[in-house]
Amino acid sequence: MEEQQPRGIAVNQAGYPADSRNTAVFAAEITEFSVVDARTGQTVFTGRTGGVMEDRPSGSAVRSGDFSGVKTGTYRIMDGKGAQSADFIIADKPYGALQQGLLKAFYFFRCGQDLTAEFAGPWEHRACHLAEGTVYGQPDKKLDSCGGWHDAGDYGKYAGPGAKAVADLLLAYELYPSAFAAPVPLPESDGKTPDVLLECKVELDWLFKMQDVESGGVYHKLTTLNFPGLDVMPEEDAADLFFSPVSATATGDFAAVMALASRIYAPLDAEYAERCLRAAEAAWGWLEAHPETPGFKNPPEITTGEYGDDTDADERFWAAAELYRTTGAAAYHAAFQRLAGQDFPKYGLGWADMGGYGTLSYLLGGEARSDAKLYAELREGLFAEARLLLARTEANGYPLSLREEDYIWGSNMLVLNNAMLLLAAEALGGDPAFADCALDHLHYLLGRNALDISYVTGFGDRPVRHPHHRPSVGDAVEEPVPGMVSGGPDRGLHDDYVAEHLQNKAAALCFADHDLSYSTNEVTIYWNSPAVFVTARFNR
Ligand code: G3I
Ligand code: 9MR
Ligand code: ZN
Repeated sequence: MEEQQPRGIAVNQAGYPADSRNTAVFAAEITEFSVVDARTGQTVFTGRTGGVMEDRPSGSAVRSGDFSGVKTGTYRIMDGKGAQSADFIIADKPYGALQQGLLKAFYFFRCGQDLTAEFAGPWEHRACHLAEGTVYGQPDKKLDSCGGWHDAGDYGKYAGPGAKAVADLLLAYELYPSAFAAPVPLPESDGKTPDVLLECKVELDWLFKMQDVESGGVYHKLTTLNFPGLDVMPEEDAADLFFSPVSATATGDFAAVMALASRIYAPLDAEYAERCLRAAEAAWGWLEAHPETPGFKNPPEITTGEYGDDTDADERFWAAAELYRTTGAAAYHAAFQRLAGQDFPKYGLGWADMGGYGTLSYLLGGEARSDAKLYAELREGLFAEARLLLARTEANGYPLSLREEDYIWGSNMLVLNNAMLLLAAEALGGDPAFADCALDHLHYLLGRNALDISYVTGFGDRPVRHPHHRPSVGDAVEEPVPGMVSGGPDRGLHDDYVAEHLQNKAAALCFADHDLSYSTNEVTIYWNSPAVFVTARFNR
């Protein structure tokens, strides 16, 4: 791993919108700075940095410098004594290419079809995982398992995480449709259907295969028994595939995302919408028939990702909310009201805490169709959550809502989920400052952080280059597959590589751009999906 020292001036390497409050974060010794046109070398702005702030998560002292008002162009920031930031743009809509790249990543995650040079460029590869899968414990029961997206750096396909990813993309489209006007493009692009819906259909079509036709229950996951080696390309991963047993969490997530999809696809494809709704209702039927279900545990021979979760009340809550919003049926409303009385987080956005999706669905469904008291409670709770995130953001030197203890495996999902929650609060009539705070989270992801790194492959001048992503390791291409969000710092040091190299680092520095570090530098569909949501807000 080539070690790159932070440059002392951290910016969003993907750029800033022209009309927002734009700041960079400086090392504490820098008191004055200039913004320089990167092409002409001319200084267009000079400023002084603010007071010194301790940034607890990174254990560093920093200052903030405001350069709002600088017009569109390409710039760098300098302190006159040798420190120099990345070059960055200021534009009306700077994140168009980023959003397309983040969405295109889902195409690269596709399973079961050739990724052709026309769409995949040098990252082309042949179709993978075409075989039938065996239902665990029933050696004679073999089912079509083909399609969908790989979960992550591994090739497993997991129903719950897949549902979260689809939900984020569909919600992004529902809230910010104008951000999805341009084609990615994808092989299916037809100039009519927004590409985001074509891409989600890839995963939804696979999710149908995860539902047991008899009971309506949904298999938790479809994987090989063990993870393949790190350099194995998907089409070379020929080990047998197994459907793990049905779980309540997978079934709840499935019911919810299918009900959501039914609503979104209805104006474009009534037949598909009907099929989604029927699948959602069958899954709901399974949930009703199985009120008490233990959390999923990997069967003894299976060592791939577990995605264990003991609480299924939040998945049921989300399912009831979406089924109510889509059908208007009183029974789902009653179930939602009953589940709302149970004790689980109402503002989590997964992969395990799905309560936030239920809350959002209910609130976006409108006050008129709601129980007024519950509606007000959930809305006020959402605003309180957003205010808390805002206060935490203001307390950090690198503006971000994560505290030291929030730097867990996949901390960048928290970064982006928190931004989503702030934007949901904005959409429901909350303080406009919530949106500015969400943008701070995007700035962190793209380089305004203590490591001066962009956590999105292929974007920014110092992007992650060695993700724990099997195709990126196993292909002959030097650059990793682009548009993928890395997990980010995890102070738990959960893999051997970081345990050896990163002892005693501050939380926000517990990250290694090394392909062996699966606990800090893997990529997943459900870390990309909230990133699409957040960028879409700023591209609408
Ligand atoms: O929630 C607790 C928190 O309360 C506690 O303070 C903190 C301390 O470490 O831990 C938090 O739990 C963590 C949990 O993620 C939070 O989501 C666990 O420590 C951590 O081990 C767990 O990591 C998960 C990891 O699998 C291991 O199970 C990641 O979330 C999850 O994204 C990841 O998923 C893997 C799949 O299994 C396989 N495919 C790749 C994928 C990404 O790495
Ligand atoms: O590659 C695997 C990654 O996708 C998972 O997130 C991670 C945790 O379950 O495990 C990785 O596989 C590693 C395994 O757990 C331990 N031996 C090394 C494997 C990576 O090559
Ligand atoms: Zn595959």
